[in-house]
Amino acid sequence: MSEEKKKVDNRRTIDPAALAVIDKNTANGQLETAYERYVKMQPQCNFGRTGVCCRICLQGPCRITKKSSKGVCGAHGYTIVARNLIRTISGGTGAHSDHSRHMLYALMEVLEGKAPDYGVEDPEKLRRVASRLDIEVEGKEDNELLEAVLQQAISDFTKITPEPCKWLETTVVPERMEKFDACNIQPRSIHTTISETMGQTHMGVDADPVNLIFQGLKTSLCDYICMHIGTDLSDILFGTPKPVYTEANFGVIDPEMVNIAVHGHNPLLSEMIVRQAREMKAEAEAAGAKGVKCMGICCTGNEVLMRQGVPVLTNFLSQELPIMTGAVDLMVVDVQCIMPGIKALSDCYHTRIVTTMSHSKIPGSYHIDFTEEHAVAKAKEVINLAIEAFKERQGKEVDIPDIKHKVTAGFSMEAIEDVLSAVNPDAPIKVVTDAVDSGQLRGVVLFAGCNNLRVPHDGSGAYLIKEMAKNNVLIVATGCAAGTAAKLGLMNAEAVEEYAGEGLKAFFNTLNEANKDKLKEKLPLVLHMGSCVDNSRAYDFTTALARQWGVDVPKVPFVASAPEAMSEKAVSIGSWCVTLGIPTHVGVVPEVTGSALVDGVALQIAEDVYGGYFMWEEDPEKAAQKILGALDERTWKLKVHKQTAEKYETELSKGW
Ligand code: SF4
Ligand code: MSK
Repeated sequence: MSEEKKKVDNRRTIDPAALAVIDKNTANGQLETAYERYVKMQPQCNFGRTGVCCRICLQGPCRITKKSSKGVCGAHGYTIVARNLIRTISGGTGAHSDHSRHMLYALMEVLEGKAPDYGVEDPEKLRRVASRLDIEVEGKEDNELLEAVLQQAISDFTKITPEPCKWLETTVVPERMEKFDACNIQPRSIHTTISETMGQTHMGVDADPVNLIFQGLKTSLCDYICMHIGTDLSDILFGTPKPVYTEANFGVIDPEMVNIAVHGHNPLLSEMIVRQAREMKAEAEAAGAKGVKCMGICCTGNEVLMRQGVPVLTNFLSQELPIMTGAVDLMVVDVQCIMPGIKALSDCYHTRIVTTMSHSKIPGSYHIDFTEEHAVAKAKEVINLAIEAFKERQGKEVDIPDIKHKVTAGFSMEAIEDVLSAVNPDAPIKVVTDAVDSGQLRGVVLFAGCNNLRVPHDGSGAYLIKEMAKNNVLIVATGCAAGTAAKLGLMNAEAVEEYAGEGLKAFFNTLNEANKDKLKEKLPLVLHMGSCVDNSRAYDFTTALARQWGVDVPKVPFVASAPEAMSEKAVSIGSWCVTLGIPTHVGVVPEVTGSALVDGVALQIAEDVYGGYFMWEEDPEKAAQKILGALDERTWKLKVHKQTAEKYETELSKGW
């Protein structure tokens, strides 16, 4: 057994509910989950881990070693690393575009009258989005506006002409657009750019690592565009999130209910299942249950959490474990971050696994082909299958760790502005900039992204959230990082009392006092902004801060952190964060360290060009210091630039 193999055990989580299931599993002879497979997988390949393995043509794989410093074709390590990196960004962008394109299909069907179960849930959001896109809204019906918004989205997805994409142009500060023009990374459209990237990285095309990286950044801007489209269209169809109150972790499973876990990313099906579950209480009662209970995993979970207040079951890494409680009757999945391992595990229990998308299947699972045309009927079909499974469960042992925490979620940008407007109705965001200017807040940090077994599950995320809170940082969170906060009791008002520094407490006290007639409960320590695609909301926060201060984003004390980045989507999100001017901490070193040049561009050169930069740091204590350092540097610079502008009665400097 190798040294590394000896060091790694399967207790790689700090979530007590997950640990309870893992430990029981170990004691009982071990069914296999990701925690065990990770141990078996050690040691992992160092060529892959550092990005110096090329499989782009059939002469490969070519690996860069001391003996052979180039691939068979003569490609240097820096070319190989850069090509691999930007193909990863392209993969992430492809996944997000898949999600948003599905929303476009649904909208088309709504407009053609072929999706009778959907409609415009939030006409105000539709009007706001249309106005932002320079579409005339006066005197227009919802469907007319929807058609115009849809056409604009299709254009941003597909056009081959060079004018800027509207979703980019209208959501970032003008200085960012100038920067993209100057660096020649203005994307023509989402599909065009993904296609360009795949072409540019074909064997024997671009060997220039810097040129490749710039194309990667252009691709990442498309990731941002399709995420923003996804968020906007979801809000129009299902409503813009407002504060909701619920619970999180395995303790939300109720053995007397028909338990359905919704998992994946896309709200189109899960919204219907949640709505329909409320309608099918009688059917569940007829089977001996108290009703139907839905709970969420990963970002489908985030979608139904923020709009419907559906409890959080768990986040990405522990997705298999709820099955081992014996009390999950059905897990219905759509796309992305679904471990194929759930199927083999479910075979040991009564749990049904149901796939729903024609391009996302798991062999041996149930497949109910979801169509917008028959959304309610399909949702009923899924729930009936869960009721059948519930009947089969009767008389069998269940073991649910009794661990759950209160959660307050649903902080879209609109919801945050609504809370702030109780203090300053004319300029809500000024409440935050004033708090930073006065030193009450040290800045804002976004915790985003996944879980990754290369670092202990939830460990860095929880540590960093507590550390930021102690240091008076306002915290927002999305995706599975939000799941960490929810599961571990950091997404409620009690956590403010326990972990926030004096400045952050005072900031929340002012808001709570001003909103005491509006909010059912006090504000939580971590403001939940939604799923992966909703990192677009977090960037809207940055843009709002930049506009309020009258500066470009690189002067804004806003940092992004992905303590447990895992997916290709996390790489593309991190890349647009940097391109859009945000210092970005990544808690798992990505596969670029095989080229000092590519690594250096990410860590240093990026800042010179875009103002944003990466910080790889796996040690959470060091990461906290780096994040706080990045915030402080920006606050200090902002102050110096403002003082200089006031003293000499000049414009604020555009540089950073
Ligand atoms: Fe090897 Fe070059 Fe082919 Fe890559 S493109 S596999 S480096 S020969
Ligand atoms: S689900 S992309 S593990 S956040 Fe969005 Fe979680 Fe990351 Fe998947």
